[in-house]
Amino acid sequence: MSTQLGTLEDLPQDYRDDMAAAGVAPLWPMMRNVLPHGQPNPVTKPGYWNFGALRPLLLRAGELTPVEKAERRVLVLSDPGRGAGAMQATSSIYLGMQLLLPGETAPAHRHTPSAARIIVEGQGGFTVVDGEKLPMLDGDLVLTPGGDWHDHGHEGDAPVIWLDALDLPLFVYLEGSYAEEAPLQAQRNRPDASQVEYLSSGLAPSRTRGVSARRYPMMRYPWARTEAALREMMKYGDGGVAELDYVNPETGDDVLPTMGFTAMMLNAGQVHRPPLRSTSAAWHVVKGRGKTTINGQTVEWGAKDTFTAPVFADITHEAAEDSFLIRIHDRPLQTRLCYYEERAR
Ligand code: GTQ
Repeated sequence: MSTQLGTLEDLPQDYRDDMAAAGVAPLWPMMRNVLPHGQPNPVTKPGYWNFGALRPLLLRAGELTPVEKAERRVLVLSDPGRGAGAMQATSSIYLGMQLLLPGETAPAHRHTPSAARIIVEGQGGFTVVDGEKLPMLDGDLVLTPGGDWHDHGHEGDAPVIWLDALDLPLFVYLEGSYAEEAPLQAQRNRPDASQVEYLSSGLAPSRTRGVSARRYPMMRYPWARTEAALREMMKYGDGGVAELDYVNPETGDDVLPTMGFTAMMLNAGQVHRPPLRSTSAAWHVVKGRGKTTINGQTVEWGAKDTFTAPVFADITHEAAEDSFLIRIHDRPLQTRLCYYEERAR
C-alpha cells in the first residue's frame, strides 16, 4: 500500500527554520528518495566508451603529461548519470584507461581500494605486486588487491594501454580511501604464480601443516587460458552463453573482496538476456563485435570498447561475431552484504 507522504512545503516556514537551526530534518519528505518502492532508483546511467575515441586522447596525455607528473596516467570513464568529471563509472566501480610509454615506470604505491587491470593494447608492460612480476598480455586480468604494493613498468617499444577497475567509489564513500608511496620494488626472479604453482586448473601446491596459502595466491589470469576454456564450454554447452567466474584457486572464492569478474563468450548471432541483477556492471570487449540494449538504449560495440549498466538493468546482448567479454561487477560486495538478487524477466 502506498500513501502520499507529507512534503517539506506542507510545514510552516518557522518550523522549518527551527529544525535547520537545530541540525535536524524531517524524514518523511525524503522517505521515498532514500527508500524507493520495489527497487533502487539508480543515479548511474548506461555508458559506452569507444576505444578508437579514447586512444588518441590517451596518447596525447602521453605527450602533455610526463608520468612523473601524473603518478598514474589515466583517463577516467565518467558515469553519464553523474556527468563530466565523475570519478566513477557506476555506483561502486571506477574505470580508467591507463597509458604507459616504453621505458616509463609508474612508482610503487599501495592503497585501501583494490584494483584489477584488463590489458587492452601493447606488449612488454608488467605490474609488480608485492615483488611478483606480472606480465601484461592482451586480455589478461591482473589483480592488485587493497593494501598490496604495486608499480608498473614497460620493457616493450610501443605504448601499453590497460583498463583499470577499482572499488574506489566505495572507499571514497566510506571515507576510507588513502594511499602510501614507496620506491620501486625489488622483483623476484621467477615467473608469476599463474605459470608455476597454479599452472593447471585443479592443482594447488601441497602444503605442510600450519602453512597457509597466500590470501591472493594468483594475481594474474592469462587470457589465453580463459579463451580456451570458454571455447570448450561453448562447444559442449547447452547453446546459451558460456560464462566463467574468475576465482581464487585455493578457495574458489571471488578474486577480490568487493569486485567480481566474469568472462563471457557469445557465438555469432547469439542473443543473451540475463536476469535483472542487483549488481551494477561494466563489460570490456576483449574480442568480437555486437550490440547491447540496456534499459532501451542500444550501444554497438567492438573489440577494446567498454560499456556499463546500472543496478537492475534490463539487458539484451546480441553478438554479430564470436565475441569475448569480461564483465566487472559488484556481486562479491552484495553477497557479503547479504542483498545480492536476481529477478527473472
Ligand atoms: O595503477 O595503481 O586508474 O592507484 C587509479 C588509481 C590506477 C594504479 C588508477 C591507481 C591506479
